[in-house]
Amino acid sequence: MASDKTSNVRVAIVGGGLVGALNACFFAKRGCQVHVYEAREDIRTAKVVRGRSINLALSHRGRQALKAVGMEDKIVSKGIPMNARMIHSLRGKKTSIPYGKKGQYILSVDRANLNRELLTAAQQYPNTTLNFEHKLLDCQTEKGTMTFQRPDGNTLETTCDLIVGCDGAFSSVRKQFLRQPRFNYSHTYIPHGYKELTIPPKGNEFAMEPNFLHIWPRNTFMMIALPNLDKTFTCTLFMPFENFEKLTTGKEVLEFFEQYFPDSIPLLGVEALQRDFFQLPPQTLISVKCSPYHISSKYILMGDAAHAMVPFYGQGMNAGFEDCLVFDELMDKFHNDFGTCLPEFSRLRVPDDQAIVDLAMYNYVEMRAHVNSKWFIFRRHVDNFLHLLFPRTVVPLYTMVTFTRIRYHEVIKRWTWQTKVINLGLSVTGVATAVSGVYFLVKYMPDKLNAGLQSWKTFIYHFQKTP
Ligand code: FAD
Ligand code: EGU
Repeated sequence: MASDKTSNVRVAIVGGGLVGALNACFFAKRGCQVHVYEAREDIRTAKVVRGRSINLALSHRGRQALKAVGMEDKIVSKGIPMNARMIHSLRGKKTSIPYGKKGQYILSVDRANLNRELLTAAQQYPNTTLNFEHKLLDCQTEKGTMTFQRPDGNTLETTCDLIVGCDGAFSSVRKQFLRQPRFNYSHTYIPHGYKELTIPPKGNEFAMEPNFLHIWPRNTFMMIALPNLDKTFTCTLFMPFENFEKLTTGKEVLEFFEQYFPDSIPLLGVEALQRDFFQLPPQTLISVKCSPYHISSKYILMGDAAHAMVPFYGQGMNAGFEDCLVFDELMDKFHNDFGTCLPEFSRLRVPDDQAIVDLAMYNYVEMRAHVNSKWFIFRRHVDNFLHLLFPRTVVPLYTMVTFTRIRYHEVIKRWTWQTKVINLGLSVTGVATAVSGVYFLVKYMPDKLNAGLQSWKTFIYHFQKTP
């Protein structure tokens, strides 16, 4: 029912991760009665915080969403700007390539801190309650009820006007969607896994240049490092599981690093490397696509629950945050009418989220196929050069993804179009060069042309003769 009054609208948010906590702020700000249910304990009081990826790259889309709930400055002040990538070659040569002009940088943010700040911000609204150690077991989509496992062993059955699934890549809310007729779903595990390692500070300082995204591109293997406020770096090594399986001893790990990432060994430290490498098994990477994102006017999926992606664009959280912002914009536009907002969200957002899922997978395929440090540097220079020549027509793909809010599906359209124009330009230039070359020969060096033609004839003659 369309209404500007929201104070008696009950919204359940399943999952108090990054997207769930941000969404709680959005719905609370709107005046709804917000109930967050999170399976794990409160990370603000938990002794051990375990989970994947310690830090993340925050860019424009994510920042715009944070700004809408008044959280941008707070998060940005605790982020470390990365103005450029630093490419590490096999020989240890370092090359920096800026992301763009001065204001175009991404931020390295601490996942746990971001999650804590968002939960605290949500909790500051009197109309929000946070329920930790409440794991969603089941929801009955016909009745609109949810069943939670509580810490005391009992279950809680409850209902709400809107149920927002922000429960991550292995979403329990999404499981119920699978029973709906005409619900599309697919997922893919890539052959690569990842492992996180830490570069400690050197003396009291960062062991490498802090304001960079450090990259060691080695085709099949790749390592990335992002800076942390405590002057450490978190390195993420991406490698096929079959290669991880071959490394069973500290000696083999050291030899592997000597072969592929020699400059990182003194930074990581031999002992720490050999120990930490075996702390955890390599983590999996999953890509998820589904549609639609809603059921009736009651259930909606956002974040990884709707579109988990491989991390090769640094966009998973950013896209999830943009989901919240887009939904909020729809709530304004349609006066809080869930009956209109939910289908409209699916209509708008499915093509965009699927586009970034595809782009991330595309970049994974490209990186592992032929991206070493030389190729990475070369490609970025070609992009930058073309952008300099045609600043309005040719905008690098990563720029549109990272520094604008151009809809992701538009980004793919523009990029396909640009690539066609560039290729056309190249072939026109090629033909023009060939034509002018022949013209030049005919006009000024007819004898050379004749000799050239003669040698071709001879070549073809011999070629045909050989059995
Ligand atoms: P999650 O963060 O997974 O949160 C889901 C929450 O739901 C969790 O707290 C979980 O405990 C809870 N939950 C799960 N099941 C239930 C249940 N049944 N009941 C109740 N609660 C439940 N993104 C970027 O933008 N930039 C990056 O640089 C970047 N780097 C990445 C690097 C790696 C190695 C990986 C793996 C991902 C990276 N991402 C990055 C992606 C980013 O981590 C995710 O997109 C983001 O965490 C999604 O947030 P979410 O809230 O949707 O899901
Ligand atoms: C992977 C893991 C460099 C954090 C993609 C760039 C990433 C991040 C790139 C991780 C790369 C790759 C881009 C950003 C970002 C680059 C990007 C990837 C952050 C095309 C914590 N990627 N990532 N592209 O351009 O647009 O620098 O774990 F190596 S930030 Cl794979 Cl901009």
